[in-house]
Amino acid sequence: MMKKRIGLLYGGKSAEHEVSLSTAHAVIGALDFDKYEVYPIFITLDGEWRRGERLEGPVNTIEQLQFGDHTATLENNITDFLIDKKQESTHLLSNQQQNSSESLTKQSVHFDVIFPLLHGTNGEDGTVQGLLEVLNLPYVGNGVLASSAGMDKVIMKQLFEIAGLPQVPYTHFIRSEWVKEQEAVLARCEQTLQWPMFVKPANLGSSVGISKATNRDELVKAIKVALQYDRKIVIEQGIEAREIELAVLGNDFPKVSVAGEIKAVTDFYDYDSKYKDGSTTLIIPAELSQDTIASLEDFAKRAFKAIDGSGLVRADFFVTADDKIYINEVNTMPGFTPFSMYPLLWQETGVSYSALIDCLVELAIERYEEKQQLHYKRD
Ligand code: G1L
Repeated sequence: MMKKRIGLLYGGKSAEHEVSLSTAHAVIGALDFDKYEVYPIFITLDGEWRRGERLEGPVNTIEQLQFGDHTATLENNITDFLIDKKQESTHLLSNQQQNSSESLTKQSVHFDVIFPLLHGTNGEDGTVQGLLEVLNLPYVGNGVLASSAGMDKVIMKQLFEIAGLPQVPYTHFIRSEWVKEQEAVLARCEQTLQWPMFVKPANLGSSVGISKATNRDELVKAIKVALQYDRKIVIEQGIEAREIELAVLGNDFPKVSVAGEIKAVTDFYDYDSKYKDGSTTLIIPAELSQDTIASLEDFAKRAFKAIDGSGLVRADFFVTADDKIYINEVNTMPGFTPFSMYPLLWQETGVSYSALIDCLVELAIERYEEKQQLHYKRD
């Protein structure tokens, strides 16, 4: 069987640059080099695209994935960079690079699939996916619509509402509403929601800019903080609940994993405790009744469909002491190292990290091939 050529896209002009690098390192470590030819594509913190040589096997360090200037660098012709199929690509290299360009020339391959391990610039998601769509390249994970819907908490909540999924009460507004009618916004929060409230920028993946408010003063402060990160703000009613997550995998007939629980040491987890301190514990499988698990599985699949998911999502829930379930959000680009919730949930369900990656690659190709069958004009 022919080896599949995988382009691993990682790094990026983003706050998650480092996370992306370690994820790429872990994915490379899990790829079966008898099945795949692996081509690293590194985007620097400055947004510069650099293609590395074909990897012969797993790399030892993350540093090896951060190519310096000696590798093929492409100033602004991203299209050539990704789809250059047969053409010699030496013209892309400077004179100094020409000498060592033989192996680089050989990499002017077309990819069977791109594995995007990064967000678009400035957290606007779906942008990387849009690029890959335009280039007509198969890629792993969610498409443009699901990626961008999954990045906007308000849009996501509205889609969940239409799908009839239970959610905590919330309200939302944009900066200009706040500027013009601050009092009306505050009154709306107080009338529709109970304290405590959680104030969140609509568009950020991680917990940056999120704070808890237990009174009007704190609410005003929290809104001002959130407005530094986004023009669109969501206010949610806080609830006393456990945080339960399920992994969804598939395209039209998605499968769900066992449930996992995140136990936070702090009150609610802020950016530091979630990403740096490691002051959260994962409990897999979570201790839940069969009825609750059945509902969670149903809700997770419906949430996946509500955003038109493909490949994967991690579905995050709140479960109260009296077993009421609320969907919190879905994450279309969940943490993806072997120690992250999403892969661990599949591990516990009987799907290894390597098998999971194989599966995602198959799903990407399946979706691409189905799309190729579509007619784009009348015949
Ligand atoms: F390609 C997948 F599988 F869809 C995929 C893509 C990206 C899974 C997980 C991620 N996650 C990330 O890229 C990140 C959390 C490392 C940075 Cl956004």
